[in-house]
Amino acid sequence: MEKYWKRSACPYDCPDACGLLVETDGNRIYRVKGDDDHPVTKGFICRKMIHYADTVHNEKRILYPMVRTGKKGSGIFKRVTWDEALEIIGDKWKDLIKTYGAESILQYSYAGVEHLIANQCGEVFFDCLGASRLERTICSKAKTEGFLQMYGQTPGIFIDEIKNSDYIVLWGSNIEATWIHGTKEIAQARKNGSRVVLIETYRSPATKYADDVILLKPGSDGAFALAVAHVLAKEGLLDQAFLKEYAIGYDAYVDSLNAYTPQWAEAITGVPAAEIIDFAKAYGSHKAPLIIMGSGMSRHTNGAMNVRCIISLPALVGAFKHPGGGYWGHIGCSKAFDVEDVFEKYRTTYPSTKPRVFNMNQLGDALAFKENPVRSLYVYNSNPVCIAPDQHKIMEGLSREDLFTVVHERFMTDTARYADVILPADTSVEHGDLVSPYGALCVQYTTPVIQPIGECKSNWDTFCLLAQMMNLDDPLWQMSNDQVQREILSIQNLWRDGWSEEEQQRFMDGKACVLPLPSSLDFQTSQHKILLYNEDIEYPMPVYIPSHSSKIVNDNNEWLALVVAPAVHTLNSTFNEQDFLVNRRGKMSLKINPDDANKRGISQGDLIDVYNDLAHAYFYAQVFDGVPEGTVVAEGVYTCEQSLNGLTVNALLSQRLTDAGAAATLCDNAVKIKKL
Ligand SMILES: Nc1nc2c(c(=O)[nH]1)N[C@H]1C(S)=C(S)[C@@H](COP(=O)(O)OP(=O)(O)OC[C@H]3O[C@@H](n4cnc5c(=O)[nH]c(N)nc54)[C@H](O)[C@@H]3O)O[C@H]1N2
Ligand SMILES: Nc1nc2c(c(=O)[nH]1)N[C@H]1C(S)=C(S)[C@@H](COP(=O)(O)OP(=O)(O)OC[C@H]3O[C@@H](n4cnc5c(=O)[nH]c(N)nc54)[C@H](O)[C@@H]3O)O[C@H]1N2
Ligand code: SF4
Ligand SMILES: [Mo]
Repeated sequence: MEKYWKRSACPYDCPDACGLLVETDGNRIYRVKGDDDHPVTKGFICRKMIHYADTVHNEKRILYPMVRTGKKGSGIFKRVTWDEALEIIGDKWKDLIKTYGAESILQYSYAGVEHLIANQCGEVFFDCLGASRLERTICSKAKTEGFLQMYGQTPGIFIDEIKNSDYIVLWGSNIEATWIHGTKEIAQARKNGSRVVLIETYRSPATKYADDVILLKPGSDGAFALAVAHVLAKEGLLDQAFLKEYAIGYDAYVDSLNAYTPQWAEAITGVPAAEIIDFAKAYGSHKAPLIIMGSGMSRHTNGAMNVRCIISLPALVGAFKHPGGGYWGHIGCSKAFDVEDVFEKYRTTYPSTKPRVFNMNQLGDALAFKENPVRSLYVYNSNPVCIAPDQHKIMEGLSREDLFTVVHERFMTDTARYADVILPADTSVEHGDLVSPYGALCVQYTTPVIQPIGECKSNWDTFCLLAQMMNLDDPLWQMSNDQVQREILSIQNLWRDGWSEEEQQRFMDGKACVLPLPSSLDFQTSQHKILLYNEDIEYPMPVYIPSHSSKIVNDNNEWLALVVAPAVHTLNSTFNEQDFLVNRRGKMSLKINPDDANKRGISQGDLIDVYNDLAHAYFYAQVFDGVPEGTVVAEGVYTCEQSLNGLTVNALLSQRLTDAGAAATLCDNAVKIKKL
């Protein structure tokens, strides 16, 4: 059959949601490349997605429904029909609802696919049922909260502006892995004379984009930023006129900075006072300094506060006045599509009482909860055994004989192995959706490239079938995916209404379109000003709060602060099906400073036991002088099968939550290490 190229978009949890051109004959996909006509992608995609055909047509894909015949966790299943699978689920759920109420059912989901309908439709389905709700906050909700408390929805700069920035700070972001389009723009800014500083816990792969690297103790960014603010004030580098016009509470905040001397911060951060002063002077003396905010510093018990301390800096120096100045890293364009309004319009079923809520970072506890226990778990768009904290406790919960687990998946993940019923999920080229990335205000509309493979079904189609089985007669569940897309697009929306007719047409043709950006000085808070003082919250001004692990590590040098970081070749637990990428990523290892390794008699490549009160997980030691003493780093999400003792780094992460946003504290744990 004849091959042709069709537009699509990357479905994964990555800031740019790249525009793709997919070569297809209508049945299979072949080559995949970046869309030249996408304002952010500009024809350039990562090495992971170039081989997307190996994911879509991978021989390990789950192609039909299955029921478990072996022990939970064994991965032994037999094939059944969709009708049989749906009947098993329907009978079980109806029985549970009758006997224990719908709250005995819990869904678990996150961002396996980021596209809007596929990502959101389960929420409304389980709400119709009255099931327990899930607080979906594993990723960067603490970072978002920090921003909301000071800047509201102010989206920061568009990627194209980076080239105008004269001083760039990469703060807790490994752009080599997580923001490749930023790397091109940063290279351009550097050519134009901009200096780039990386503020990290270790020399991450992003080091190659930086002129200077500042390494601090994990979770101490708040102290560092407050000391920088102190120096800015002391050196007369504050933009008083800007603060007067655009910030609320700057007098009180500037007064509070007195206490935060560089010497005070040196003791907390491990960064020499002179280095803090140099950084502050450089930051404050440039016109358009830009902070590119990752999420690393927010994944701590003091995460939201760390973020607030950092983002007060562009306000203090008036960075927003100049193109390229300010921040990047707080963008949400899902508001361009009123998905929830469509769900509301066409649903008729509501729960009789407000269902209870479980936090997704505490799944282990949720499955051990004694009062009206969770008796059925439905997992889609997520792989909790691999990605959530306290892995061992989750496995214990999933092993419960009285728990009925359904997993809707593309591959036999560590989570799917515990399922009673597995439903086969399709991939992003097998259905259409709406694309609203978190890295740029640039949205897209996609349609199917090929028909679903085997008996795979999209999240939407699966929930429609489950609704039928559960006798939900809302008109919503009679709609096709295509109808839902069209309904969403038919609603008038302030953002999309700003497009010209030509842009509207372009969007409907499947090409990505940039949403109209508000002026950089129109701060999206209720008073249209930056809230350096926010009277609505517990700490109205940024202050220093120590992180959890710092308290343990500082008291006893047997303990090391454990940081988890993204891997370049995989994305959370996805791409583990591509052998080429898994090989490039390498063995499950832990980066450790040479002195810390020596003290424990550990040499390069040794097998080590990494442990705390939660679990023991084995790693290969990667002795690396790019990690400061007292810190260890585990890059990437490995599968239990790839691990050395059946557990991965997530077994060492606690279920503790962040100070705001109820997010995971993935980077705020302490471990001990011994050679095996
Ligand atoms: N290749 C690849 N791409 C990805 C992902 C992936 O796993 N692989 N994950 C995707 C997802 S889900 C997300 S949310 C984004 C994440 O992307 P970003 O939000 O940009 O964040 P990361 O690159 O994860 O940043 C984490 C970095 O923060 C550092 N860090 C940890 N704690 C601290 C701290 O206390 N202070 C400072 N200064 N730094 C700290 C870590 O060492 C790590 O390098 O990327 C997405 N893209
Ligand atoms: N150690 C460690 N842990 C981490 C992180 C880390 O960097 N290190 N990162 C954290 C972060 S930032 C995040 S956001 C979370 C991510 O947590 P998740 O969102 O759970 O992570 P993914 O690995 O992206 O998993 C998604 C699963 O969804 C499946 N999937 C993909 N498309 C579809 C679909 O259309 N339908 C259905 N039903 N399933 C689909 C995929 O096959 C995959 O198994 O992990 C967190 N955990
Ligand atoms: S994983 Fe990220 S960089 Fe790669 S194609 Fe997808 S959106 Fe683009
Ligand atoms: Mo994430």
